Amino acid sequence: MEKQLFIDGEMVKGAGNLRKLINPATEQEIVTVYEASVEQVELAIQSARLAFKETNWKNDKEGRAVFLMKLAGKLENNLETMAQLETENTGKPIRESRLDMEDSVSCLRYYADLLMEQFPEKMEQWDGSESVVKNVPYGVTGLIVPWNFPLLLGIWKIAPALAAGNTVVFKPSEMTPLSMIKLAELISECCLPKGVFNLVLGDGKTVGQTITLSEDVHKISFTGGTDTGRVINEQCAKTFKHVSLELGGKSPLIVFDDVNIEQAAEWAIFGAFFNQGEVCVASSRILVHENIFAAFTEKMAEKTKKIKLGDPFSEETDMGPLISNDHLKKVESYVSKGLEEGATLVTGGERYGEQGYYLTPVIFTDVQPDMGIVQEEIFGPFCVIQTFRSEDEAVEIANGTKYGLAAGILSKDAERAERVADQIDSGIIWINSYHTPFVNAPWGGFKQSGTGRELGPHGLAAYSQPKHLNATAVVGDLGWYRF
Ligand code: TXE
Repeated sequence: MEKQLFIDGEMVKGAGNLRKLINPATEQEIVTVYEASVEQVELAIQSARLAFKETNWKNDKEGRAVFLMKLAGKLENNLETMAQLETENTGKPIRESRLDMEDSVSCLRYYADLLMEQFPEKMEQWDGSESVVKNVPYGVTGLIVPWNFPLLLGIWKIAPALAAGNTVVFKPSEMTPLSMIKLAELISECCLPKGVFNLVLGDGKTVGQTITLSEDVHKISFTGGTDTGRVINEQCAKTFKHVSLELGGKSPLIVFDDVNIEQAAEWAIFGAFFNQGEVCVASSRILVHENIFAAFTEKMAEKTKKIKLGDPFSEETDMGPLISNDHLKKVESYVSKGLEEGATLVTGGERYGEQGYYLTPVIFTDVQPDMGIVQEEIFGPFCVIQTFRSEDEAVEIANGTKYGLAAGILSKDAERAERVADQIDSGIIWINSYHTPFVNAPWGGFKQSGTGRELGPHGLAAYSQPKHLNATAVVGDLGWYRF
């Protein structure tokens, strides 16, 4: 399978860099990827520009909804193949890859339905004229995603961008393009006007920057690290592109002393370690009321030691390897850093198995608010447990980083939970649960966790801009003006 790019309606072979993809569980090569040359990226952008200008895509609301439904059906029919590709490429447990695929199907269907409910807003004005506000697409959108949820995060952007009538140039992470290549093959069977969707593969510096710097791309939606988001934001400012950024986090899970400790420890483990902790909203800081700190920590450590690492294709596996050797070393370096900073390593931080980039899940206690392991996004199976004595202190600690993506609150007292939630600076807060993205509700961050929102009606609005038409009835031959 050498034809891995999708440009101008065709699967084509990349003329750029050659990259060997590695299975992170076995460290064996999976396949060689032929990435796009800069010329091919420019071709993709021009194809998307012409498709926006010259086809009826932007006006054909029904056609767009039919396409999204068709793609959802194809994805559903290929769910197991797609899940297996995702697991081979990322190392995430197969059960979790299947969930990603199911969520992707739902997202496509959701935006197909939502699109059909959109109508221009009409207003009678004080001077007797009528205003109509239409939400119109931007044109060419550049969509760039990371490696932790390669297909799902892609669909979170592709579905609303296309629903709104834009055309797309999509770039997955250079480490995890496999599921997106398969999606492009499915799209190629859907009779989409050529140029409406383009897939280019490659790294950020060549392929990514060609998209973010292009004058013919009008909107960028990016998910990834905060440092990369900053660079992209600066690049986009040069041509005043509209930008949505879903960036890093250091999300707190606040555990009050009225909880069932057993259940709270389960939520904390799920929050911190789901998908190897390689999740933007991972609850990497667990804030526990001092009355239950000892019992909670003991319970969480006991359960953490039972997390089953291993073959991600096994149905029994809870946690797979990290995405790459470099990333494993980065996460490991934070174990050393935590120890140097004087924190206590309760469990984890060891390599696991003969092969694969596995790390046993890490819990630190005795941390100070200014420590690197408390402030920086580590993006692996790594969490710190902190204590608090009062609601106010919990809120202060929760808000004490530059991030503001997500938070969780565990308490039987619903009023208190909502009171605390109201004071936390983050875009998503789960009370007595964690992690679930709801396709119809916004997802995104405060502070340095990003700008803009994905999912729900906000996610659709991110891909269109309002256009105000004000019309006055013609009176006589010349019309009637107030100026
Ligand atoms: O992500 P990047 P990386 C965090 C996490 C991780 C760190 C680095 O802490 O350790 O970021 O991971 C493309 N113009 N997150 O390097 O750099 C790149 O090719 C255009 C958190 O993998 O953010 C890839 O497709 N594109 C995060 C995508 O950006 C550029 C998820 C993401 O890469 C570019 C992943 C450029 N100049 C990592 N530079 C989350 N919070 O969800 C890079 N890219």
